[in-house]
Amino acid sequence: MKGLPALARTGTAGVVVASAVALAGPDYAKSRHPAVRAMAGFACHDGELCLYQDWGGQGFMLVLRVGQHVNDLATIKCRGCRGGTFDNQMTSFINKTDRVWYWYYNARGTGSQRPMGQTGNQPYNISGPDNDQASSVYWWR
Ligand SMILES: [Ca+2]
Repeated sequence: MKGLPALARTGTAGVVVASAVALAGPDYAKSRHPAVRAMAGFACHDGELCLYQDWGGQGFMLVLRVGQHVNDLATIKCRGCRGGTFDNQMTSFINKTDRVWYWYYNARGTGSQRPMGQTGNQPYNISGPDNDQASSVYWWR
């Protein structure tokens, strides 16, 4: 994959952005926080890109919307993730935005990139060598 322009990497909404929460406790379904609600079962809402720690939309969840990005997933704290951050953790995602997103092996949009197309409600599972490799995330068209 080539051609992701710098604009998409740097964006204009430079402030991240990401809604990240440690998911715990039994009352998640009542939460006003979309990332917490997701624990109720794949509740990644329209307009959201949801990144998950584990297979099948499980584990820690990070929610992004178009205009947001994460230059370095190591800045996203994740209790229960190896190393304590969401860096090199993503194993599945749901993309319910109208864009294709890209994740990168390294921070700040460097290294190999992988697309994340729209998925509908079902999580896409990342298998093989790409599992647990994402270090930055950006939207594209
Ligand atoms: Ca993982």
